[in-house]
Amino acid sequence: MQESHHIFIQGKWRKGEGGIRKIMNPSSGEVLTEVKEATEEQVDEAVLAARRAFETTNWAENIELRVQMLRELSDKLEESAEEFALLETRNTGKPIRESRLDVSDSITCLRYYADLVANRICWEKEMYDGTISKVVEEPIGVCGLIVPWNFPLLLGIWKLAPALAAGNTVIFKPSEVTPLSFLKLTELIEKSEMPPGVFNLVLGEGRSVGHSLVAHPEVDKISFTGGSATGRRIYQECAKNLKRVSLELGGKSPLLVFDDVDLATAVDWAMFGSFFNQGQVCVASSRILVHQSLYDDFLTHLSARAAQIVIGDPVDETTEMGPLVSEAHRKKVEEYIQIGLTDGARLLSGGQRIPDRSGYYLSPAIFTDVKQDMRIVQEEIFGPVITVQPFKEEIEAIQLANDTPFGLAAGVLSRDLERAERVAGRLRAGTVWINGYHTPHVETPWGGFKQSGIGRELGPQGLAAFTEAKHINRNLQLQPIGWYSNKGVSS
Ligand code: TXE
Repeated sequence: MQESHHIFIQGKWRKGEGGIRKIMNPSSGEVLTEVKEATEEQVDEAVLAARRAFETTNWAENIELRVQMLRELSDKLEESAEEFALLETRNTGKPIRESRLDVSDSITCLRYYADLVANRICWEKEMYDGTISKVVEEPIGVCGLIVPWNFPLLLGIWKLAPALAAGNTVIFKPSEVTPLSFLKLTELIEKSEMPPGVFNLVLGEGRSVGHSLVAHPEVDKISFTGGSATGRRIYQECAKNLKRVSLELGGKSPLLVFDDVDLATAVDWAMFGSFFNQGQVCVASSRILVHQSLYDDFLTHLSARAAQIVIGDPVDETTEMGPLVSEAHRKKVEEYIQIGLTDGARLLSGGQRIPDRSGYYLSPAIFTDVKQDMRIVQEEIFGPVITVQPFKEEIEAIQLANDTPFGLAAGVLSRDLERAERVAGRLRAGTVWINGYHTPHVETPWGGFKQSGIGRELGPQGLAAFTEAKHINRNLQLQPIGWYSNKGVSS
């Protein structure tokens, strides 16, 4: 990549002709670098390049080439894993240990989809009328992939790997706040044998560059991860020409702590579920529901553990919590803390800036004495802010857990596995972890019930989201079947 060339179209780096954006280091508030973003005309060029590649290259037909490209990309990513992890940490502020996990999960995801398409079996069967039916999965076409800033590389790969594996061509738009890891990944793609135009990268804001991509008539599918308000807007725009759309949106996920757990272990899971990546995770366990017999002890232990959390420079190996991603986002989270206080909730601990740090730090905030209809219980805050509520009966826990507009994930902590399974079955959420939290498994679907989104990523469902099913039916006889047979035009 040449200096100041940050747009990748038709296999070539181009100078962005839009505005200049400063890319920040959230742990210091300093500028890391500047990028030149795309114009709407450049989005159009990128879409047309993807369309041309889809229609004029053998990408859509050549599974072997796609498998090879995905495997090569995963190998190259592995070779520079530490470099990617460091870049991700510098740009997002997430602790380096977490960035390493993101990189290794990205490698796994690329390999998973390479293997999945390499071993895909075509469904073929003789039907009741003697004809043969074949069902094939074809690529949708040109796909716009739009990702947020909390897991810039990993969430990008969750879309890119299945989209390419299925034979689509893509235009990728990272968050304007965190473009660095995908700029670097594009350098790896540039050096590969991928046909020009299959992968294109545009940088820029959502309302200009993002919107142009979503509204473009030559884009067949949008796969989006981000906030619910943006997701709704994108859904409406896609409806105009019935564009295919997948939305992975917000959450307000509950963690249910039953009375038979080991207290220290339960507190550890709550800490991990709530404060991993500073709580900027769509599935973060932002509502902890605790059986009343444990409630007071749980709160004492939780606030003590939260006070000990190691907040610091995310590059430091011992750091457990880094800064929030941006000053604007920290302000939004602080506004929610104020809303909680104004609505009458009790801030048990945290929610403070860190005096001797210049980055966008905020200590983990724990709210108690909340009511179910409070905004801090109902709305996604997307930061290190949680509510803790007591419950008496299992049914009450389930009702509280399900009582938000979201349904992305949930956790159940209990030694009684029969109960845990029963409760998991009644939770309206796309993922339920029993005696665990957070781990995504590449083979299993990821996505939400209710207003947490439409469709699923990962697993075979993640591949299906980038394909159209086609049924081809063969009549071996070449004869008309049914009541038209033998009634043809007389010779
Ligand atoms: O997200 P946006 P923001 C939630 C979280 C957060 C809130 C807002 O609650 O506080 O969303 O965050 C692009 N057309 N999540 O403003 O706007 C944008 O450029 C096309 C949950 O950062 O959703 C970026 O690339 N694209 C979430 C991406 O969408 C548009 C992760 C996400 O931005 C666009 C992040 C438009 N009109 C935030 N507007 C999760 N589910 O993990 C914006 N974009």
